[in-house]
Amino acid sequence: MERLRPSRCFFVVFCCILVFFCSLSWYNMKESRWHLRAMFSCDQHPVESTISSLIENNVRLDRILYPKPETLKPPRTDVLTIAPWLAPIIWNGIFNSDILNAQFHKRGVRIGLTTFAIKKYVRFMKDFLETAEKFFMVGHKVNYYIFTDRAHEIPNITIGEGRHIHIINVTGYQRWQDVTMRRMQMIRDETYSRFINEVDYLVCVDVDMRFYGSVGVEILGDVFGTLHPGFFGASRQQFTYDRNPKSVACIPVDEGDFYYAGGYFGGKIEEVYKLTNFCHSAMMTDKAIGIEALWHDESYLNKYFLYYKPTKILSPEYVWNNYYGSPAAVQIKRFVGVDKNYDEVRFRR
Ligand code: UD2
Repeated sequence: MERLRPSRCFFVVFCCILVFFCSLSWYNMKESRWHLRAMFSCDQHPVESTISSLIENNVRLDRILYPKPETLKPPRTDVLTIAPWLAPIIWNGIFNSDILNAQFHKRGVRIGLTTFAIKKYVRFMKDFLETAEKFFMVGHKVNYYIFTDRAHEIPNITIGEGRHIHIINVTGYQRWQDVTMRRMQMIRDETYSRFINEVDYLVCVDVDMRFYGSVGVEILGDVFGTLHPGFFGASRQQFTYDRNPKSVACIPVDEGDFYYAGGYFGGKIEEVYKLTNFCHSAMMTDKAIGIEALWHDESYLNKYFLYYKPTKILSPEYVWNNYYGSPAAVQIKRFVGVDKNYDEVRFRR
């Protein structure tokens, strides 16, 4: 066998050393890449990085301190606070306005309040607006939408910052029943031509009312109705639903959840569109065969809510009337009917 020459031997050793150093440096590079990747994925926690970027972008995350909710100590046990379809029923004591306001402020929510002041009902406007300025959605962006046939009689009220009054000119129907029922059509017609571009939620109420207590963002939800003050303790049989089987508004005695007030409903614009469109179409269907439901728009609203359940229900605190006295369950009367002479405001010129 031929013996390895010394020069060849040196070359083989040199190659082995070269291969060794090359693989060592490759391994180190790979390690450092792992480190690099690890630094980005773990060293800086993703939540912390989001928070620091939010702070850099001037988004404030203010701490809110409040008592912890107690799972075993519900704040109200004297009233129903949730419907069987899991819609909360809003009573005084079950919500914390600070938490809710913080949540809705972050979204910069815009709220529209619609009311109708047709013919003599324009007289209720001053009190309505002045008390709304004190109690309705204080600190939030509010648009008042006043449907009226007497724009020149709408009082000039000083309105807070971020709040605006919009007058919508309409013609008044002769019969008071038509005035109250046609509100559904008029609200519906403004939803897509106007409201959808200007506000996020609508609250639709009667005008012959005064605010006496805070009405805030706790009422807002996809679609809400309000328990009528005269029927929140009543049975199905006592509810004054329309019982005429020929009317679209008819609800048989073995159906129904609650009796909702015609003078207080609302929600997101698209939901208010669906509600008002249903009620107006149902009224027109009945009108075509000479029928008018017992309590006008209120009867059709109750039919709608039977089939399309509200996602939030307001207690009668939100639409009270003093002739129902002061039951213990109603701790605050937030929005109360003004005494009126029906005959005088509805009929006499
Ligand atoms: C109840 C309902 C109401 C409606 C009505 C149907 C409540 C608090 N009220 O109230 O919403 O369902 O029953 O019969 O749930 N209006 C005018 N000019 C008029 C007549 C009415 O602007 O000439 C407007 C005004 O905004 C008034 C609303 O329609 O607040 C309802 O009329 P109402 O207050 O006379 O009806 P009322 O008290 O029977």
